[in-house]
Amino acid sequence: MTYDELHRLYHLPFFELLKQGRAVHEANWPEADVQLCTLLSIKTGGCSEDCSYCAQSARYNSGIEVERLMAKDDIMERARAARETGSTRFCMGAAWRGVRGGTQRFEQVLDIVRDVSQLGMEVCVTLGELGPDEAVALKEAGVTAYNHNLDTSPEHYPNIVTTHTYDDRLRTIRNVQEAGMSVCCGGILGLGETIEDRLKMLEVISNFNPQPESVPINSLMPMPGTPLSENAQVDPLDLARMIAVTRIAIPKAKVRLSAGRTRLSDEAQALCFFAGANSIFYGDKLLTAKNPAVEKDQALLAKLGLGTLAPNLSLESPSASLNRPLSPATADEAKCGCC
Ligand code: SAM
Ligand code: DTB
Ligand code: SF4
Repeated sequence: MTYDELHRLYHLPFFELLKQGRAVHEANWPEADVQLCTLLSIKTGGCSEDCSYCAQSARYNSGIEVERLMAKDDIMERARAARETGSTRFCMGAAWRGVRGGTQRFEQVLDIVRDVSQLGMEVCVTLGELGPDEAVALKEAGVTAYNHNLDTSPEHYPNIVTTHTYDDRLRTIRNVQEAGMSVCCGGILGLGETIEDRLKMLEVISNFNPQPESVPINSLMPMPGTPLSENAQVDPLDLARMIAVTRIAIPKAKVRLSAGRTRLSDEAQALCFFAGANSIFYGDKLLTAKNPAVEKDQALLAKLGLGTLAPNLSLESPSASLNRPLSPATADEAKCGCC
């Protein structure tokens, strides 16, 4: 969708926008089920990057404990527990700038993925920058989806992160698509951006070819010690608008109501589900930040009469290209400075 189309939709009267989002949702997701995804931080903190929202950057004193890559047995235990509570997608995150083939830690990650993928859940990983070979290796090991967010508009991105570029992020997403994994790509609201920035981000994401399989919409969790620790909370009505526009622009995606649900009332979350959200992170913790308790989410879904989505293990992305070209100056080989 073009920026102008997104802008027109976003600024409709609230109920008209919600009505349109709902209609697209019902046409594409007639069962109205919600996908439950559990996150696990398999390598926490000490990251070289300066993402100004993130508690895991080594540049800020956020107070989180830096941890090495978790042992496979411990990860398997957490993955089995996630499956038992009803999750159909297990997403492992690592505080790395990226990964490089041939390193011991990448081999360890592949080994972990091979085992987790035997559990019958969708397997998502988010490890930062990937080259084409790393993307193929992850796909072959059993990854179904790769999470790599654009976070905000191309214009606002340099105000938030300076250690890598928007084009670096786009290049990784293209490598993921070409390896045949599905793309999970979204952003964060509350980074000091304008509504226009939010819609420009959505313009980029909705023009991926193919469109992403899932789109997480995070609200900033202000983390102590980070430059954005004092940012104001996102207005839940703006969040619901953004969800509705995302649903209309990317009809077949799972639109994930992601970080920030601890600060949303049941009513605000219900509005977001009505507007088109059909997935949540499920489990008491995100990566380092809090998430609602499992029992609380189960009670909310029951109150709303919402069922849960089964896993789709055949997720893949047909031959693909990003419609937004990389800028020529940075379109050379991906450089990973972390390993
Ligand atoms: N290092 C990898 C990367 O940057 O892609 C993977 C981990 S990173 C923590 C995954 C995503 O979490 C980020 O892209 C961002 O969208 C989200 N995130 C991180 N900190 C957040 C915060 N404080 N509030 C909301 N979302 C956050
Ligand atoms: C996404 O878009 N949100 C998740 C997941 N993908 C990896 C991460 C949210 C992190 C929130 C802050 C934290 O837990 O440190
Ligand atoms: Fe956090 Fe990922 Fe940025 Fe590292 S690259 S600081 S883990 S968001």
